[in-house]
Amino acid sequence: MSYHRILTIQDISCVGQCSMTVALPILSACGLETAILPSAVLSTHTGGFSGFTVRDLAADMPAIEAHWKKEGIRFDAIYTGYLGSKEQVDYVKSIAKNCSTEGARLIVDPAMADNGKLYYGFDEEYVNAMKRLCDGADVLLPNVTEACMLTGHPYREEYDEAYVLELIEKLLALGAKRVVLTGISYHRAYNGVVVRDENGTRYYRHKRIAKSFHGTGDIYASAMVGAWMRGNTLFESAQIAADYTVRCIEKTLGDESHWYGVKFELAIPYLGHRLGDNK
Ligand code: PXL
Repeated sequence: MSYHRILTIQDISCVGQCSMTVALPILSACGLETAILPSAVLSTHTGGFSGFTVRDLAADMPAIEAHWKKEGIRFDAIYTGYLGSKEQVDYVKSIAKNCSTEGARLIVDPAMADNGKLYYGFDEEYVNAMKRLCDGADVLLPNVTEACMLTGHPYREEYDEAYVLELIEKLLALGAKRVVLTGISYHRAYNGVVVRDENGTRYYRHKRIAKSFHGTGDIYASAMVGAWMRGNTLFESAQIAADYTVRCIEKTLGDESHWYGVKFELAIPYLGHRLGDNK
């Protein structure tokens, strides 16, 4: 059985079920040795809470990289999410260059926007810095809003397949080798994901849940990366992650007090079942 070491670089939102607090348990549940590099520490995520604290950890990154280099520490994959500031892009690129095993995979989730809007605290300069991280990514994993911001493609809420295919071409032109584009819906009843890799372009659709929840992009990305690192194809991984994310949302629906995230822990047994024990 394969056993790989992955590094995930994203923030710690202490409360709110997103970024590192979902990535670490999900990647571990997928059977990966998971190392972390926190990009920032926030008291909560920025989506719906007010008055949160933010500490950017960019300044710690060069010394952490130097220590890992000295120890000869290497990762089989690096998966990046929400970075605290644009300065981090160069540090992250340097870590990916110096702390990767031969053939290691770089997965970039440009977590910075949703529903047509940038998250709190981000601006055009951050978007431009993120474009540089996309260049060379083995998999780029944006939602439609992020994809449009990265490429200058006009953002639309309703679109057809031609619009999505053009968007994917523009993402590949940034230098990404493969693209997994999330939140693609051609019909009100369905949501889905488009995967573009060496096997072509494929769409996986699943039922659409009308309510949107915070942190589901991070849950999706973590499960997809975990399934891929376990030896599934990218398309299989995209399907497993989509089905798992839908389960997480279903476990949360109906509890109005749980507005800030989803109860992803309750669906971890389902994820384990889907991954099986044979890869
Ligand atoms: O889920 C993306 C995310 C990650 N980290 C922080 C966020 C958000 C989305 O708003 O605020 C701090």
